Amino acid sequence: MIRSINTLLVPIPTIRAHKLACTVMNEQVLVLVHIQTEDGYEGWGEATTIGGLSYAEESPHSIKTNIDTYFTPLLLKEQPASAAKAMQLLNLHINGNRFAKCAIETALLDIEGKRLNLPVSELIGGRVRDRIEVAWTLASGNTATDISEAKQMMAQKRHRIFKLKIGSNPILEDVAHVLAIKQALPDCRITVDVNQAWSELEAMKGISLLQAGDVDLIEQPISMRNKTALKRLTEHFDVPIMADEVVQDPQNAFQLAADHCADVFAVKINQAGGLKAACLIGHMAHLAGVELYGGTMLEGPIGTAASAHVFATYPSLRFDTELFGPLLLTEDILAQPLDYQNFGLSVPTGAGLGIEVDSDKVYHYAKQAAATL
Ligand code: MUC
Ligand code: MG
Repeated sequence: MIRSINTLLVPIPTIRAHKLACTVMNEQVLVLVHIQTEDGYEGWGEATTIGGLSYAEESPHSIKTNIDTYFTPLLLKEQPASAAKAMQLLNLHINGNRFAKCAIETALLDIEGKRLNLPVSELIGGRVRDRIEVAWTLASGNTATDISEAKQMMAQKRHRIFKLKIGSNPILEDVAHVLAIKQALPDCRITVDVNQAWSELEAMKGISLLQAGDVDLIEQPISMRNKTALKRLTEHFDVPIMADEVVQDPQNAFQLAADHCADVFAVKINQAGGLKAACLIGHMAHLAGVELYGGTMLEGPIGTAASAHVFATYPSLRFDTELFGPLLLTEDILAQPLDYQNFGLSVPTGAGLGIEVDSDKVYHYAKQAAATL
C-alpha cells in the first residue's frame, strides 16, 4: 500500500551559465517525487524540465501542483498494486502531464525493483549494456571558453563527444562558432542542437554550411510543429538529422518513425511520459530503422539513473547519450555519486534505481527554497 507521495522542488545552481536558444540557465530546479509504502519501502522519481516554461509545456510548479492536487489523491484512493497498474490508472484519468507521470512511474519502479531485488533495467525489458558513453554540452556562449572546456573534459577522460547549443545568434555567426570548435577538436563527434530556432529556409542554409564543415549530427533544427519540413531536411541532407522536442509520447513517435521524419531520435524519459513509454519508443524506432540517442532534460542523478536504466535496454544506441545532467550541477543529492569515468556512465547495478538519495539534504533544500518563495 502507498502511504505517502511527496513532491519536492529542489533548486541547485549550475557550474556555469548554460545557454540554449530558448533560455539561459543559471540553476536547475529538480522536481523530485518521494513515495513511501506501508511496508517500509521508498522510491524516488524525477520530473525535471528546462527553464520554467521556456522549453516544455510543464513547469516545475505545474508538475508539483498537478501531482499534489490530482495524482496523489487518485493513487492513494485506488492503491494500484504495481507501477504498470498505476500508469494504466493515470493514463485513464489524466491527460498529458507526461513529466509528472514519468516521475511517479520511476518512483514506483524503484520500489518494485527493491522489493524484487532487481535493477529497474531488468524490470522494464532487460539490460543489454552496463555502461553508456556520455556527451557533454558546450554552452558557455563563448568559442574560446567552449574549446578549453572541451579539452579539459578530454584530458580528464570525462567526455569526447560534444554538443553545441546554437540558434540564438545570426546563422553565419553560429556556423563560424561551430566550425571553429570542430577544427579545434577534429577527432571528436560534434552535434549541434538548434532547439527549433530556424525556419526551413534558414535550416537549408545553416545545415549546408555545417555539413560542408563535417559536423556529425544536427538536432531539432526547426519547429517541432513542422514534421513535414523535418522530413524534407532529412531527405535532402547526408548529415544525420535528429528529432528531439518533436519526439513525445509513443503514439506520436510511432508516426514519426513510420514516416521516417528523422534519421535519429533523441529519447527523453520525461518527454516520453515514463520509462516504459521510452522503452517502447526506442524499440519502435529501432524496428523502423531510426537510430537512437539517449537524451536528457538536464535532470539530476535520479532522472539520470532512470534514463540510464532505459537506455541500457535499447537494442542499439548508435549515437550514445548525453546523460551529463548531474555534472552540470554544483551539488549532489546522492550518498554515493553516479559513476562517471572513461567517457561514460556505469548503469547502476543495485536493486531499483540502484542509488541512495540523501533525503535529509533533499528535504532541507526543498524547505529552504519554499521559505524564500
Ligand atoms: C535539449 O534540447 O537537448 C539537453 C542537453 C542540453 O544541453 O540541453 C538539453 C535539452
Ligand atoms: Mg535537444
